[in-house]
Amino acid sequence: MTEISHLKSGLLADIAAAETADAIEALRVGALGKSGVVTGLLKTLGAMTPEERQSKGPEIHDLREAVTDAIASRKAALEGAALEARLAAEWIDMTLPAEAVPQGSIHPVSQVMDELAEIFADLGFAVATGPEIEDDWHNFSALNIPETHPARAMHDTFYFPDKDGEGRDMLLRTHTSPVQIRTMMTTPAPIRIIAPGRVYRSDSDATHTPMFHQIEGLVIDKAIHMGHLKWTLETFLKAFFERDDIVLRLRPSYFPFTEPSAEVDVGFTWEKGKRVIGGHGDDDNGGWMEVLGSGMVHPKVITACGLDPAEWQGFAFGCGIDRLAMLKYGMEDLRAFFDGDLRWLKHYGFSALDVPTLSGGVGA
Ligand code: 2U9
Repeated sequence: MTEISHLKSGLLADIAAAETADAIEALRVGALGKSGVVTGLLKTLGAMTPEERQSKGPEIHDLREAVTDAIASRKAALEGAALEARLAAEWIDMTLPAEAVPQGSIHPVSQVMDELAEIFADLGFAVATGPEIEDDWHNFSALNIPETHPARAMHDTFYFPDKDGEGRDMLLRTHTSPVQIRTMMTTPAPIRIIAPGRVYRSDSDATHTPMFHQIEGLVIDKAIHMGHLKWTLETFLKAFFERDDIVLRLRPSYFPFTEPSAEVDVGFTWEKGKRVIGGHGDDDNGGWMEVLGSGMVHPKVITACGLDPAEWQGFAFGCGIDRLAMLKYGMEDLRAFFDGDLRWLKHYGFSALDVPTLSGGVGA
């Protein structure tokens, strides 16, 4: 047996016996790393005579190839075994009958939607729903969003390839506003509704998912003004965060469907390195966080729905439900909401019997 074939059988035996990724890596470095034994042999080729190189070269190259292949396949085998073990440990037999004791939990988004419905019901708002597949008139035109508005670009909106019977583009709704448009066109004023539900935008990172949940509110009545809007939002946020020291800051903004428009910040306080909603944002230990968009419904939107803006006015607001849930229950990454990971759901989920009520505290 040559020295090289001896070395080869030793290395291959060590690789086959390696039980961990770290052990494999140590063997790789020892053989193929910068100062590895195989690398050292390869370096000797340069100093050999052509005859020597012809006789030794193939054996050394064969050694390198055999060691490289053995490491790759042992690594793959170890990774495969680790995955198998994990899958076996987390395996669930969906065909088994349900256990007598309920194991499921209410998803935080469902919990927050229930909390919101409860809070707004107390203020006299009904829950309205509508289709998630919309046409561009209800999703955009009726809301004073012209053809040239960036929100209409393919970048944000998921369009369907075919138009509807009336030649309108079909799309996945980008907000729940079309629900309010449909309600205004079918229900006589005055109107007080919230529209919670799924919305879709072509966007994805730690704070954006292509599908997310929104709640919007709409009030249409006579002599409605910004004071009603501010009181409603303050009352809602106090009930939602279950604190009386909620301070709002309205900043002028722009939305095509409201005029004037305001973004609503809520004061937070730093507690143990975390932002906790409550307190005045301008305090030494505080700051402001944007939670809502809002405004007085644009007269063009009221007209588009067949009402006379001289007679009827209103306010509207909108915010992300997922974001509200993250703020209230302290989740960090939005993507976890939609992973379906049972460990996350168990950790953050709510008991099916824990129905939010105002008397019991909506998040209790
Ligand atoms: C009608 C008239 C007006 C709904 C409104 C906002 C302001 C708003 C965003 C907040 C964060 C959506 O989830 S988000 O990306 N929404 O800022 N929405 S006013 O206005 C309407 C809706 C319907 C008929």
